Amino acid sequence: MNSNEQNTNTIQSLGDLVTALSEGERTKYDHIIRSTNLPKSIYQNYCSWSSDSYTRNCIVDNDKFELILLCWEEGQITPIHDHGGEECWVKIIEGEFRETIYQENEIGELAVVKSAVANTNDITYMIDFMGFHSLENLSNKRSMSLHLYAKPIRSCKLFDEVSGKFINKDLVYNTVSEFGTNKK
Ligand code: CSS
Ligand code: FE2
Repeated sequence: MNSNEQNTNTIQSLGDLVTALSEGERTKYDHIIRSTNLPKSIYQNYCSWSSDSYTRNCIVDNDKFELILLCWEEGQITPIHDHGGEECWVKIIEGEFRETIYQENEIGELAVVKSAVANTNDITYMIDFMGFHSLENLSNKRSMSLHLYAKPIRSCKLFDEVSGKFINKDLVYNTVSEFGTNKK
């Protein structure tokens, strides 16, 4: 791709991204997220951090999609989880992550089917038929990832290491932007 094409194809502001997602069909979302290249400074408006867990910061949430910024301290990791039947794109904004994908075998045990490292600007995709995954911040610094879910994910299944079973978990935000949320 030459630089002219890149300019025409690239979504460079949050307003343009929200417009593209609001007006576009879901089938266009993969192209839209791959065409997005927002200045890093934008994310400074939405980030927050916690030593307890990675944080979920809502940028935009409506009936059609959810755009959230996850902020990770060094070493923070998600439980193994599904995506509540929705599509999930993750774009790494800053840092290095390991994504591990699992599937259940015939007797209900989880087996790793893929483990890969994702770096800044990489995009990963998940949907429930691919299995479950976990994400871990491998970087020795704070890191950020941008998540697009369509539709929004209100609850998901996550693997409880103590009981060795999946449990249903309602998902919450640590912060909500000026765009607000539809979440009850
Ligand atoms: N699904 C997790 C992040 S990894 S895609 C969450 O939304 O908290
Ligand atoms: Fe996930």
